[in-house]
Amino acid sequence: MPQYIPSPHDWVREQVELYESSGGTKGTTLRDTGLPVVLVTHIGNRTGAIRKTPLMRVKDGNNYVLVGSQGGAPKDPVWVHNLRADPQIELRDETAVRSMRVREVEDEAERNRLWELAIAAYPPYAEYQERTTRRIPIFLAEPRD
Ligand code: F42
Repeated sequence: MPQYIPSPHDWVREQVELYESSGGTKGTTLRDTGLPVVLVTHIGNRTGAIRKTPLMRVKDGNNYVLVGSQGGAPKDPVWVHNLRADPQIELRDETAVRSMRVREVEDEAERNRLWELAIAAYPPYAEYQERTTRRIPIFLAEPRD
């Protein structure tokens, strides 16, 4: 069983702990926005360790859209590299936990459609894209079972 290495950011690590220890009944929204968050468990591409990353919940039917915005920072978040290297994840949406597989969305039309869903779920994503010259990566997570 690989080791779990928590996020170095206190607020992220604490949200992961509360979300999981409550069985998905607490800590499930982004701070004071009240908007829902999912928890993505994945594997570090260098350490091989378990990593847990909260992301905004963007649904597309039974699938989830994962947006590598990191507040419009100049570089992709590290978890993006982890998902590219190993697309198997576990996704917790409140009390429901599913094994899923992600794929990065490259097709322009599909990306545009999913980007609209992302902005509808969390409007600041649009501002984050304007803040950076990188194209914010988008993954689609689909159920494995
Ligand atoms: N981030 C987003 O990008 N999008 C969102 O929608 C989003 C929503 C959100 C909601 C709630 C919340 O609490 C946080 C939210 N975040 C969102 C922030 C998100 O959870 C991440 O903290 C953020 O995206 C930064 O991700 P990161 O993977 O860059 O994390 C950094 C801080 C981190 O943990 N770095 C580790 C470190 O030690 O510096 C490394 C983690 C790692 O995976 N290491 C790899 C390994 O092998 O283990 C090495 C990989 C490599 O290539 O170097």
